[in-house]
Amino acid sequence: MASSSQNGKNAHSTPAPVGSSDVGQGQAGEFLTTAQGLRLPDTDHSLKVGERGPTLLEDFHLREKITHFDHERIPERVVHARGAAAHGVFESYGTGRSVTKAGFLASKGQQTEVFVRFSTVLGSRGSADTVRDTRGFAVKFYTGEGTFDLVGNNMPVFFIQDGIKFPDIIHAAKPHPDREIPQAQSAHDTFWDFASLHTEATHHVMWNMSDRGIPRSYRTMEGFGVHTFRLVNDAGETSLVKFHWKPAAGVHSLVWEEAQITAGVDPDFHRRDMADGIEAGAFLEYELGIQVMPDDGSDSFEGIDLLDPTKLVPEELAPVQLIGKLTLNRNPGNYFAETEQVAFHSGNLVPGIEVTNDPLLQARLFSYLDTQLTRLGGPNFTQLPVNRPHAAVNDMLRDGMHQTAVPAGLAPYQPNSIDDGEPLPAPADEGGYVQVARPIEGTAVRASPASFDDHFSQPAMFYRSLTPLEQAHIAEAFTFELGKCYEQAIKERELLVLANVDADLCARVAAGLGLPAPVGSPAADVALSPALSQVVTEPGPIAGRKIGVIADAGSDLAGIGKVRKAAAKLGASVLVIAPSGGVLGSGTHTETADRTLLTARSVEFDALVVADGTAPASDIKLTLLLQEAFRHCKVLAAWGDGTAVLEAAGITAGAPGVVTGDTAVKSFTDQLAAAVGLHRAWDRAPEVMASAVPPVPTPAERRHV
Ligand code: HDE
Repeated sequence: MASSSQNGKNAHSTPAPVGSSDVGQGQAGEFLTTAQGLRLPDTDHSLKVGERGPTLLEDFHLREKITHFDHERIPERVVHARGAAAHGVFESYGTGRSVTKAGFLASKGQQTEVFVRFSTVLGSRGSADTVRDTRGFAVKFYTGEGTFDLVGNNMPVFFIQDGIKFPDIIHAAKPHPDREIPQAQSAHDTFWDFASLHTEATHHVMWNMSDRGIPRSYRTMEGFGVHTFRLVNDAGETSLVKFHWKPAAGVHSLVWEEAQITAGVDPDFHRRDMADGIEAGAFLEYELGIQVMPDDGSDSFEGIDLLDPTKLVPEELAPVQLIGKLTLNRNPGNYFAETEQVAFHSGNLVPGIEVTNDPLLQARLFSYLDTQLTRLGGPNFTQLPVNRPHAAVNDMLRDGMHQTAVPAGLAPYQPNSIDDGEPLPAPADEGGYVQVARPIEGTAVRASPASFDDHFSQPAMFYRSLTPLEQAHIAEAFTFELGKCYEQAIKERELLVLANVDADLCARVAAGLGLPAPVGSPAADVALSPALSQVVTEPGPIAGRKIGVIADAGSDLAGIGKVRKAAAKLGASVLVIAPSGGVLGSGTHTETADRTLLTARSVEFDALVVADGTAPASDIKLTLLLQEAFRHCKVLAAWGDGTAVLEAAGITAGAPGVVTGDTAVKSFTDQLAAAVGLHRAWDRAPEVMASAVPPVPTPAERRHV
């Protein structure tokens, strides 16, 4: 399948962003012109004195072309610079009505256009998608009452409890200032220096070191609003709420080695996956959910301080109630105009959704508008098509850089009589945003409440709620990252932190680093939250998954057609991998090679299937392809004598996650789909994933801690 960037067709065929019709301005008419609309006969030669020059300064086309090019870039985002986005629609279930009067959530079936940008946090714009990092999950709802932005992450907690620490954590996590290395990762001294000294980061660090830090795709990520918000219903009653996005495709991740290889083989892995999926009609889907807690004045729930963004509320204590569905169904037409210029702001709110005193959220309310002024070159960025509200706008903001509106009227001030007193202030019953009255009193202090002091019990809850496999991944990730640090003192200090989370985790990382495990005081009894684990035991959907079929001219090509048909029904796609490019077979059944053994790498596929009749090649690349997928616990399959190809690579038919059948009939493709729906054959993990850390202790041994 050709991607849009390869065939370039989007420039003319895609509708304008957010429904406006003027985005293609400058691309009207069939002839090449200057920016002033002057038709040009030649854009390949500058105007010179004779063929051998010199060049004349009067060449206005040369000067305009080069000058514009010189200014093509805008400052990249200071964080979340690398991202990819999609348009879509949000449909309300109407179930949120009891807690919020927000129009886009209140009525069942109400549809709202959205623009969603996913991102990594640390890397520059050109960095790789699959690095270990938190992912941004920013949603812009173009509601009829004004734009609402839910600017969240794929993890429910954050590194810091107060926004004033944001520059510190980011300076520590970005590449070292002297040589600007390493790019897009936290496996370096300054990050762990900060993390080991600043223990409120521990919970978020645990999430980053877990499989959540290396998602399989955007479609398999959860999203979280992180902060507690205050919702207000029609009756003026308030609740405290945490927002969740639940992916229809389930929550799934890469394995670490795969993520590292992918960063080199296909740095665009996540953005390609999303764009290809949307183009193929396998849209990304998530349900919006809320955890609702009483707004009783305590700002806490079951002993959890709801203003502390390093704490989550376990779903077992406050179930996630689903209130609507998000579908991402349209790729942007132009990366720069939309994905790069979109401006999110956690202060873009609508009636019925308010903020709380979370000191991290409070600082964000300042930061987003501020950063856009530099990034987008002035105060009029809301006029850019992707940022333009769908609600009627009648502000009294005037002039400024890049003003593209032509405001009417003489009186952009209030009160006025000249424009009949308009625009009129809107009271609440006309949709005006009137904050719920909340008493505020106190003494100005630079201090946190004592309830912010517990930095370890929720990290312990997170670690102990996961399966042994997920725990092993966390231990490995810590061992990897600390193993990349040069300063011994930093490693030792982080082990002290881990000793206060969980003695077993600490012991394993210490063993991997070859250091003694310090003794801490980890919480003895934390209630577990099984909802935090992402390992599934029942097959989930496989929409958007990629299945590679290994074939050659002698393969059962009709069988490949059957596998493709079965996969397509479930929204998955099949790519044929052949020894060389071109068409396989002739007559009724032909297949075109999508990949060759030279261009294919296992990381691109969720499963590899060998077609009947395929000759076992003595090509090391084929062996690597199969063994690598096997090592990453992916599904391997073969029908007919395709099993011989697996066996030649040392993969036996009886191994976990290896599906075989005589022919490519339904029972075979059903088994294949079910195996892919389990995401990985984790039973294989102990055998194939060499671990730098000691074996996982039994639950009894863990309880002993
Ligand atoms: Fe952001 N953050 N942030 N952040 N953030 C930005 O805004 C900031 C925080 C998040 O796809 C910036 O337009 C401060 C938490 C996402 O365009 C900037 C603090 C969460 C995105 C900024 C935080 C986020 C950003 C950079 C601490 C999860 C990408 C460019 C008070 C709930 C949005 C920009 C996109 C982007 C500041 C903390 C999520 C500089 C000061 C917590 C998803 O304004």
